[in-house]
Amino acid sequence: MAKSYLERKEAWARRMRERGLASPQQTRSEGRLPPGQHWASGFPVLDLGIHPTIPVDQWRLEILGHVEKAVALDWAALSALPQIEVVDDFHCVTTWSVMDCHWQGVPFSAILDVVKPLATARHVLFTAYDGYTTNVDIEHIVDERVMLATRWNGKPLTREHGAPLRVILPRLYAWKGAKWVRRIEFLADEELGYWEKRGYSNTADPWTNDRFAHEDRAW
Ligand SMILES: Nc1nc2c(c(=O)[nH]1)N[C@H]1C(S)=C(S)[C@@H](COP(=O)(O)O)O[C@H]1N2
Ligand SMILES: [Mo]
Repeated sequence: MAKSYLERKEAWARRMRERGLASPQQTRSEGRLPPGQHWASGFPVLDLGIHPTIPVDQWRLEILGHVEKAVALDWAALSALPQIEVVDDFHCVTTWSVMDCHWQGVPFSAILDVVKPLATARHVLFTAYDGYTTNVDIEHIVDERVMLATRWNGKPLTREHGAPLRVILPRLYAWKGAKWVRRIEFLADEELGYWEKRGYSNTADPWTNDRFAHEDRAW
C-alpha cells in the first residue's frame, strides 16, 4: 500500500483530534453494526503494505516479559495447544466491517496457562513479522473469545490476511489484532504500538466510536 495512504490515515486522526471530534461517545451503541461502520462485501486487506512470507519451519512465536516462563513456540508446539472456533464480526477503523468471520485457532487463555503472567504485567505489546506493533491493556486479553487464529472461514489464513498466525480481539477495532504475529510482550509500563503512536485510540471500542486518541499524550 502506498505510503501516502498511511499518511492520509494518520492525518485523519490528527484532524479529528484538532476538531475536538476524537472523544468516544458516552454510552455504548446497542446494535450489531457499531456506529459509523458499514458492511463491506468480501474481506478487504489492510496493512502497512508488506506481506511477509514465513516458512513454517522458520516460524516462531516469542512470548516474554513479565511472565513466569518465557517461551519461543515453534509450529509443532503451537499446534499442540487447545483449539477453539470463534464467530465474530470484524471492524476496521476506516469504517468497513465484515460479518460472521469464523476464526479457528488457539484461545489466548492457553498461552496464559503456558507463560503465567506475573502480577506486575499490566500491558501487552504485539510485534509482527512486517514490523507492525500494537498494544492493549491486559484486561483486553483476559476474555474467552480472544485468540490466535490460524484459519478463517474453514481455510488456512492466506498470506495477505496474516498467515500463519494472527491475533483476534473481538471486542476491539481490528488494528489491535496483529497479523503475522511474531512476539507477545507482557509489560509493567505501557508501550504504544504503530497506530497508537499516530493518533489512534488506545482503548479502541467500536461500540462507543472510540477511534482516535482522546487522552493528552505526546504522539
Ligand atoms: N502485522 C500487521 N497486522 C495488522 C495490520 C498491519 O499493518 N500489520 N493492520 C491492522 C489493521 S489497521 C486492520 S483493519 C487489520 C486488517 O486485517 P485484514 O487485512 O485481514 O483485513 O489488520 C490489522 N493488523
Ligand atoms: Mo484498520
